[in-house]
Amino acid sequence: MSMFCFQCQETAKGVGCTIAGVCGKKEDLAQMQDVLIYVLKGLSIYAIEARKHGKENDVVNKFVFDGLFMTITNANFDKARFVEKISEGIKLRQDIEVDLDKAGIKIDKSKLHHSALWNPMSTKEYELMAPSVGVLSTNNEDIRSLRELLVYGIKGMAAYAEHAFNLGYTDNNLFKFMQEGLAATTNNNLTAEELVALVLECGSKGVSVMALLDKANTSTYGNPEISKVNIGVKGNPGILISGHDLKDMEELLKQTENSGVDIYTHSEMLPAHYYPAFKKYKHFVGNYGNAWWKQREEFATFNGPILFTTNCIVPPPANAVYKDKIYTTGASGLDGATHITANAHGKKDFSMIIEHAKKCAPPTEIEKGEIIGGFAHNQVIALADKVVDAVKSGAIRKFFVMAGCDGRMKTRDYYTEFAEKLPKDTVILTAGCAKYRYNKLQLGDIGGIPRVLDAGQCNDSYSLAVIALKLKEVFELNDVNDLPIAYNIAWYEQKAVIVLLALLSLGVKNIHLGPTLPAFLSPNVAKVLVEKFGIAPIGSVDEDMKIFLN
Ligand code: SF4
Ligand code: SF3
Repeated sequence: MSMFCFQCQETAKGVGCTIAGVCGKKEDLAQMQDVLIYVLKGLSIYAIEARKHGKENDVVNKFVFDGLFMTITNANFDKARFVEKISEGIKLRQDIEVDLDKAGIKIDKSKLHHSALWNPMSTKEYELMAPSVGVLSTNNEDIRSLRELLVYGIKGMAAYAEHAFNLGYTDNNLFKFMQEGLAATTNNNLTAEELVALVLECGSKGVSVMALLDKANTSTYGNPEISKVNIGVKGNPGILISGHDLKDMEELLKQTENSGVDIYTHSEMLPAHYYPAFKKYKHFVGNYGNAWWKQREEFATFNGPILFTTNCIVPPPANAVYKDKIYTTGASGLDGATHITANAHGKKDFSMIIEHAKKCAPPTEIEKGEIIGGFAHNQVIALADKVVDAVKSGAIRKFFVMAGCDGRMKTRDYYTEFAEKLPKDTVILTAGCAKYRYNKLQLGDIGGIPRVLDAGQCNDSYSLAVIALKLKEVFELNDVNDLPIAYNIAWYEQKAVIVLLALLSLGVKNIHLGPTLPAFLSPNVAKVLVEKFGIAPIGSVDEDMKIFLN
């Protein structure tokens, strides 16, 4: 077997990608990602040692979350960047060792895991190391399952930590947990119970990291507010910005002001339109297209350049007309695309993309109209009286949290059908790119409250939890599960894993998860989740509807 990866929902045959990734990840890239994770584990072991002696290392903290983010599904397809990152990680670990040594602190190396001791002489050794450090290097399937579940949760945390960091918000406790979690996956003495406890702790850290990012986003750009977003096009050339990073969004808007180039959002960047700070830009004209997986067709008709700030990238086919129009930044990357890095002051220069856009035709219109969103916690709580009255009067029977990710699988039609078949006295609460399965349906409103309330990006699932907790308080309930809220969540990549673990840590039970359960859950681990939290797979729309409405 040349590679093994089962971290996302689309993994081959629902078991694992072994020849190449369904996502487009090739064997050699998969190997470098495995080696990078291994190096991050070794680096974390040293960072933990240094912390014991009062040495918090900001460079290492950033390096670890950035490295983790690079390995998220569809984030980075540039093998050279991984090779560089592995070398840098080993060097950082060696630097800590020298630093501790200088301070007279000796580490007992006989007790260290190999990941903290590995000193390759050349990059050639990275490839040789790969087969022995991947997912399958843990033989016991339950321990493997728990280790991977923990790593994927931490990857999700890393993504959100990076966005918060980019806006100047950090929390060393979160970095400490991420590193301790990574190190824990190298400890053969940990029992399954201890690993389960770490997975659950990861969930509560997930709540903290989403709260931190929420604070970063809303303090910097204001609270999202009800907004109508144009899905048609204007006559100027445009730049399409995708991914999740709002700092990049802001920079691009600033640098394109008065340039004659319009800015359009794609996929998970749509919620940028809900923030007051971005509304003031007249050239911020709309959202183009749908969820990430439709990008091959949509990028071709967009005509202008595309900036990826994070996942989800679909590697373009060799003959794609937009192939030379892709730019990446941050943790994202694509072999052959131009990568834009920040200068020493953290500034990014997007002038190359802007000049490129000026030479391109305006986008071709693929749809017309508007979609409505901006129902993050502050906005919904401002409408609380109206919402509570509607629940009390019976006008709203139930809320359905349908947050998460979208993806290519045909079975995801379930979510469109489910939204269509929901009774008219129910409201969908959504966040993440899952919304594209139903956010353009005409589902109407209940007394002025739209039947699809979009809180924002996947991390704004935090908003949905805040709303649920607020309703629990208003209705004076002891248990969040007594609210008229059902959870029918779609997942794809590792940010959905941290969102799920976060909801579990808040006590939410009976979440239905689809379109398939994660391949990385062993039967025993899945059993724990079912017994402890009532997690269930999706069934048919009609059967599930009955279960949810009873
Ligand atoms: Fe396969 Fe998903 Fe891993 Fe890509 S990220 S290799 S599709 S399991
Ligand atoms: Fe979507 Fe990739 Fe997960 Fe942020 S953009 S939700 S899949």
